[in-house]
Formats: sequence, C-alpha cells, structure tokens
Amino acid sequence: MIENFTFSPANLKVRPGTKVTVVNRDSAAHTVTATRDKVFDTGNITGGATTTFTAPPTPGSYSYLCTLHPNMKGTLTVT
Ligand SMILES: [Cu+2]
Repeated sequence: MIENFTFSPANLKVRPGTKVTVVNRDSAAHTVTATRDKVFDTGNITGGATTTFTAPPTPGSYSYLCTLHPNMKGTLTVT
C-alpha cells in the first residue's frame, strides 16, 4: 500500500517469487523500484492504480524506493 507518500508497511517479508500487489492510494504516481540492479521495478503506478511485481527468487534483504520521490524508501525481505 502507498498512501501519503509512504510505503505501508515499509518493511515486508515474503517468500521467494511471491507475487506482491501494490495499491497506490495517492493521486500522484509512484514506483516500487529495487535500489540494487532494479531486481524488481513496477514502473510508474498512476494515482489510484494497483499493480503487481514478483519478489526475487533469491533470499535476502532488498531495499527499494520510489524513483519519482527518492525519499520514499522501504525494504523487502525475501526469506
Ligand atoms: Cu513516489
């Protein structure tokens, strides 16, 4: 969930290869983009839109941000 320019929860734990659904409740566009090598990247999620991405197959801690608002940050833990 993205609301008020914040990822909620900012820290999410999932199994490898999980399909993660992202709901953008803001009117502004956002992205969910892995910091390292863009191992996942939703591209622009327009305001009010929902999209999905697939978590990496390799366990680890993946930081991500919104490329449009780089102060928006979170971590996806694959375990
Ligand atoms: Cu954003």
